[in-house]
Amino acid sequence: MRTLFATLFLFGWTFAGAQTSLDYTVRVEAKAIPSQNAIELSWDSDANAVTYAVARKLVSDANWGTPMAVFLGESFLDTTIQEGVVYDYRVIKNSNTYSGYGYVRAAVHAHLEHDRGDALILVASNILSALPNEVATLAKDYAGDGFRAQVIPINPDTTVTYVKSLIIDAYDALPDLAMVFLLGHVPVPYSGNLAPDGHVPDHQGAWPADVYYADMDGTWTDNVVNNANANDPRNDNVTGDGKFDQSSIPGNARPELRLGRVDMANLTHFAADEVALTKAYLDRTHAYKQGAWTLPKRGLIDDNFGGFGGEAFGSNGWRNFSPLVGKDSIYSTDYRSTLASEGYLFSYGCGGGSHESASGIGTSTQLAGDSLLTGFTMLFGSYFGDWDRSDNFMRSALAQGRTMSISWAGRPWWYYHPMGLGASIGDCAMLTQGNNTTFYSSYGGRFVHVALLGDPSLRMEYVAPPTQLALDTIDTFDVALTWTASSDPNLDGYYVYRSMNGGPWERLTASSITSVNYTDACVLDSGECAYQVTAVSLVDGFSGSYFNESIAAEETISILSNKRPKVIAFTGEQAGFNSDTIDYEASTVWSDGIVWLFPDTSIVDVYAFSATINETGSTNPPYYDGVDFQIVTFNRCTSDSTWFYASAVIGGVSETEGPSIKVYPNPIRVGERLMVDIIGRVPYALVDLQGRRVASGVIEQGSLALDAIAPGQYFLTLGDRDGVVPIVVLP
Ligand SMILES: [Ca+2]
Ligand SMILES: [Ca+2]
Ligand SMILES: [Ca+2]
Ligand SMILES: [Ca+2]
Repeated sequence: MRTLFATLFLFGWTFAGAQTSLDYTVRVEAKAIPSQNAIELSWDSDANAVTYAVARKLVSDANWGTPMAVFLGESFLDTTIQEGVVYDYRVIKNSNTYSGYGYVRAAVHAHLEHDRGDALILVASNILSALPNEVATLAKDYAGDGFRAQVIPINPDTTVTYVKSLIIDAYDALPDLAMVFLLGHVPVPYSGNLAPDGHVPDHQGAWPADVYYADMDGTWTDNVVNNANANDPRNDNVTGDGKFDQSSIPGNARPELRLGRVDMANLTHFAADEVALTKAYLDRTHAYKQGAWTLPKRGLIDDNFGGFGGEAFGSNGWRNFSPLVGKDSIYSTDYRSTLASEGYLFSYGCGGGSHESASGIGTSTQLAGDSLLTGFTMLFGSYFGDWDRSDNFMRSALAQGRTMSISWAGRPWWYYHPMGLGASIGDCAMLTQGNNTTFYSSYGGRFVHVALLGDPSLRMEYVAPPTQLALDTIDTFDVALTWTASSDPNLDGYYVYRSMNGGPWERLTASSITSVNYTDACVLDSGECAYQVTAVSLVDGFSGSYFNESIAAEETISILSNKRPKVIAFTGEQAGFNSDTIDYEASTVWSDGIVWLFPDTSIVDVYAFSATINETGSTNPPYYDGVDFQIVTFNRCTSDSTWFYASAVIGGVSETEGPSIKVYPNPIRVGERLMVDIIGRVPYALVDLQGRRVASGVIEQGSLALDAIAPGQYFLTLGDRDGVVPIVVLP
């Protein structure tokens, strides 16, 4: 591997054909064509190209399989897609002397999952105590983005193994830990005996390895490497020093979590201190997530290395930016002088480096005075990929201007293309860290130094959110939501979500609604009821199309009581000794009415009544010899039916009991299980209103699947019991 010197010609490096980094790239973009249910890929032409090979895979697949097409051309129409399904495409260019690579993640009308899982925000305690409001805002933005986020303070003087144990504990305890954000100088793991910038032996040894915190299954050891030849003692790695041995990610060779870090400690060239730089970062990323500012969708490349024998570091700009901003919106120009006055959402710069500089780009001292108009950047050169050092060049770039994330992109190649379809920068970091052969990695695939500096939740673009969400209970059973409209000019509408008692978010709106209010009818269960409203906009860009959702407005309301109707008391007493009359009475809660259903089909619809005993025992209540009957209570939202039992004896005493059987939920939705409070195996039959038997069998363990039952009204009979339970199946 070559060392990354700036002035290559001094050392006699020459490359046949003098290819540029663009030669090793296919600038691919994708267009959604919903009218043809198709995705059209197109790319830049290269006069030296002999063939282009187009391959496709599902995002979850590791392998590409046989290419869909191999030909010489500049576009490809894929008419074999399914709407909503997300695909990765690869286009490999072959010429007689070199190959180029291009990738795009594309779909027609992709829907993103609102529930993004659990997230930990590990905050250095000095930052948390200085910026409690900013950290609270950060956590709120995470929640609004669909994460269940926890803020955990970390003492910067604790050990990396302790911090890792906190993450492992959360990974084991939480349902879906997906992301970790390290904010501040949280202890920095070091690992390996590597020099990905080629500077051996002076820069070979342990490098900062935050991926240690993102790997949940590998074994990290500290008993093999013994190398103290590096110039900086930070890079020395000997046995038992707390720096790990692994140069590549152990275990399954990939991280399980999306992880990024923002660490503004020890940037001495800046006038502002660590807290002020961190505050500025949190303020600008919060405003970006709220849609309060953006930058022109274009990419800048400042490539001071060129083709570099095929390593083509600059291709990380050309290749990645094409599906994000379009192949024709990427410009080769000077990094600092351009970005000082012109905005580029994405940028790439590389050149021979030192800890505080990259040739042709600038120095840490210069960056400390800059305010560059770029959001997501990559920089590459010697030394500064080892970022945990005072005045490091990458951290200096992150600390200024509009910059929100940075990666050391060249060894290995990075993959940002999923951002074009709504993925987070953390998704891209996790993909790159675990990548070896799925996407062409060049040198350094799966090395432990691969790291994201920045908030890992950041996405390429945000819809302006709705604001001032307000909740009110109306008409006893309903929750009314109102909000202030999003200011987004491309708004399609809103989605409304609900979560009960911290459970998963359930989307209540099947498609987006355009009104600024919504009524959640029939909120029956008690507890903490949270609502989120997101603004939705269909992004139709250079990676096909997807529905982009804003950070949500969120409010919570306490539902104090369960509003399901039920019988709370029932009596059936003989009017007096030897009386032939029985007085029935039931009282209910949350009920608008009552129906008594007797086995002979007689019906009573009042709460209290008296009936004369019919000694023949067959036509009217109460029955001489005892009877099972039901009381159905209902409100406008739902009903409840409960079995009771009563008997009376002329010349004896009355007795009542109940409930004897409970069947719920009722109404029930297709696919739900009907719960029957009954012990043992009991035969059942379900008949429709015409008396046709639609299902029968044996109820096991008190529940019955109704998957195959069409919506409608039915009657359930149980064993040899008299009577039936009306069941309503909803779609
Ligand atoms: Ca040393
Ligand atoms: Ca060690
Ligand atoms: Ca792993
Ligand atoms: Ca330059």
